[in-house]
Amino acid sequence: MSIGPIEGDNNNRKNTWMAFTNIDSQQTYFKILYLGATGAGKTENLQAIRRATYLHGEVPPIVSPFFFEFLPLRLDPVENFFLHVHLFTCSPLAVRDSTVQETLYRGVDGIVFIMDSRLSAVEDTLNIYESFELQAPQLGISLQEIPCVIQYNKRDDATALPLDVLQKELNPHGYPHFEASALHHRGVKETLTGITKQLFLRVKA
Ligand SMILES: Nc1nc2c(ncn2[C@@H]2O[C@H](COP(=O)(O)OP(=O)(O)O)[C@@H](O)[C@H]2O)c(=O)[nH]1
Ligand SMILES: [Mg+2]
Repeated sequence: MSIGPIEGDNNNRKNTWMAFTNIDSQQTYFKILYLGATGAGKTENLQAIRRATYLHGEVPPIVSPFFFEFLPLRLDPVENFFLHVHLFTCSPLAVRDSTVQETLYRGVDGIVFIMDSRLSAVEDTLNIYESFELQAPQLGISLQEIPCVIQYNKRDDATALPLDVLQKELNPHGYPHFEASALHHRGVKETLTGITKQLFLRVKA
């Protein structure tokens, strides 16, 4: 199997979709950003993931400075490759400090957009994503190139909009999407697996 072109020093990472892979030791590292409006369910996703059974080895606590969270994980090996997944969460509009932005966005391999399914959240979600689309190129992120998935969270809520309405309003680019209720741990694993699979396929290509 041929695994993607970047080997060696982590400083060589491009700020696009290309994951860091060490072929000799068969380790692949993915940096995945969970982006979403405040209250969409990013922390709930991470908490559900921490309690999950599909992780490999010990799971550290979530590191949570003021504007973002960080959770480094090991997933079960795929095709003999050890998958290290570094999850970050942030609400794009909340992070204004350029040093924090640099830390968060540098070397990002994939993005999970966490979207609150409720009618009351749609306007906030649109604002967040429209401003992130504008901001992304300045952060070195090409939304045309980088793998992205959407998670429609809070599907359990009585005011959650139907899926076809959300798709029409919030997914003009046709990103893969997952329905979830992070509070009840539903759809969380599927979302993480969905983005990780896309990244692994790219590394293999
Ligand atoms: N009903 C419901 N509430 C949720 C769900 N996911 C998150 N929440 C709640 O929504 C609030 C905000 O979630 P949180 O994960 O802190 O949002 P964050 O700001 O994106 O990190 C919390 O009270 C969560 O318990 C869900 O799937 N269903
Ligand atoms: Mg949070």
